[in-house]
Amino acid sequence: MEVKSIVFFLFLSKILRILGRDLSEVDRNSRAAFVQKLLNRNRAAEGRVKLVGGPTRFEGNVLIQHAGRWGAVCDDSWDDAAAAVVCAALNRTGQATRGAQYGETTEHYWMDDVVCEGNELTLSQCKFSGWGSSDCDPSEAAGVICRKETDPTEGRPKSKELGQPIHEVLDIGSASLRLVGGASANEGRVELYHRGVWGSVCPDGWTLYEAIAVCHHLGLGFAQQALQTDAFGHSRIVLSGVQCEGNETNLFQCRHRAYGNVVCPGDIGHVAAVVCTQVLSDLFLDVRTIERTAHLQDAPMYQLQCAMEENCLTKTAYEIQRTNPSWQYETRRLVRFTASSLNIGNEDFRPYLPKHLWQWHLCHMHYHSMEVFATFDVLNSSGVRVAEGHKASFCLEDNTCLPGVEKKYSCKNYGDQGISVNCSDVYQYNIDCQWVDVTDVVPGDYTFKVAVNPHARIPEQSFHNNAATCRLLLSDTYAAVHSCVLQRP
Ligand SMILES: *[C@@H]1O[C@H](CO)[C@@H](O)[C@H](O)[C@H]1NC(C)=O
Ligand SMILES: *[C@@H]1O[C@H](CO)[C@@H](O)[C@H](O)[C@H]1NC(C)=O
Ligand SMILES: *[C@@H]1O[C@H](CO)[C@@H](O)[C@H](O)[C@H]1NC(C)=O
Ligand SMILES: *[C@@H]1O[C@H](CO)[C@@H](O)[C@H](O)[C@H]1NC(C)=O
Ligand SMILES: [Ca+2]
Repeated sequence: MEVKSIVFFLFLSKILRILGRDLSEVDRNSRAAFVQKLLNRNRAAEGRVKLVGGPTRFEGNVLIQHAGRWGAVCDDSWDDAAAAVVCAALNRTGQATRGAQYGETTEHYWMDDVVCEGNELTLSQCKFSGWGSSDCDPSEAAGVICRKETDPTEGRPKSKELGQPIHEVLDIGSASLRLVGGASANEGRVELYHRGVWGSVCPDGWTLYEAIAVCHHLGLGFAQQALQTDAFGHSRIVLSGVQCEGNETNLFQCRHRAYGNVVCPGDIGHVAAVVCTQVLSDLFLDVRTIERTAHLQDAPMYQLQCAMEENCLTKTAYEIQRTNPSWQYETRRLVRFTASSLNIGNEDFRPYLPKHLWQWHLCHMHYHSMEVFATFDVLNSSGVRVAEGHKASFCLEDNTCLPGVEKKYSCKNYGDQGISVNCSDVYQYNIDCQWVDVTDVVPGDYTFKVAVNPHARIPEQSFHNNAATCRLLLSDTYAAVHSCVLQRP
């Protein structure tokens, strides 16, 4: 009996031990499965889109999920082809809305300059500026109206918290930088070395400005691309929230959010990468011409109908058009000026969009190859925009060239667009849309800003010669623009 019970006891304890081990293993396995499930869910949710602020779930501002977080989409370049991609997921046809039609967004922008062909399966397959690479205002949210095909009636980031310059947390004497995983020495993921470890950089918000600092730092010339990718492999990430001005000679001069054991917003295996080059275009905005040509003009609205179609007037003009039967005889007050940019680089400046995606603009009878080529703004002394930021899309061509240089690009006849080295693209003050609508601005002293390639969508050697910040003196009868300085957009 005793022996039996001892045997039974041993047997039982063995079973319990086995069970116990099994149980803890089950526990560990299920925990791993749970974490895997979470990660998978994160991955599955990547790129998901929802519509918010609209009356139904088929209409609203577009939010897209990336790295486990919802973010908005900016309306620059946003059109019906993009709306088609969003709405196709709901088996509907789409129409694009712009200007935060369903309310200003409270989310940061994940996407900007989205250009779709219309047949992409998801929005993130479209061309865009890179996750989190946007400087749009909350009022620029993109939206869609998704309709049943049968029923046409149905209806950088500015907020980035700035940290310290990287060199304040790294002992730069012992830190260094390299590119890894590229096919040549000019490209790869960005890695920095500190205290015996090489690590990568978070991809979000990684733009040409940061890439420029890397290429300068490594003596590799200029930045042709800033990539958020896993194409060059990845490694442990040690740096997040890098933000550069684009004139640094050393990446460690840039600001950052965190160094060390950092968590990027999400885990999809992408890291920051660059492609550097020795040949690149460089637009140089001519500030003297702006000062020399700026003047006031009152124009009757019947002369501005094409301009209205291209959104070259402020909101109140469209209200007048809706509510006033004789709106054609109302006038708008415009500050007109000539803008001219010379390509001082060593390569042609080519448009953001491939030719088959150019948009035909009937009114002005030319193709737009770049939705936002220039921005014009009037700010009051508190830095508030008082004349709606005007985004100008143009066709790019060689208007005048330095002696001995032949013109190559022309907008005529679906010609190739671009700006050759040592040629200027000139927008004369007397062409349509080459103005700021100041009808609603009271006389006074203002800041006047003009920028070309303002969102740095096309790589350039430098962006510190792309924007003019000037003083604008506006009286009842005249306007003067003076004291321009060249800056970064
Ligand atoms: C869209 O239509 C397809 C085929 O008709 C169907 O399989 C799918 O479930 C529909 N999707 C939605 C979101 O309604
Ligand atoms: C870089 O440009 C910024 C303005 O964008 C300026 O404040 C800063 O002094 C410049 N830095 C260098 C190193 O030139
Ligand atoms: C600038 O414009 C904003 C918004 O209209 C206004 O609140 C602010 O007082 C203005 N600042 C100045 C100095 O006029
Ligand atoms: C452009 O002009 C500069 C200065 O005049 C000159 O040094 C350079 O060789 C020119 N480049 C081309 C491609 O014409
Ligand atoms: Ca430039």
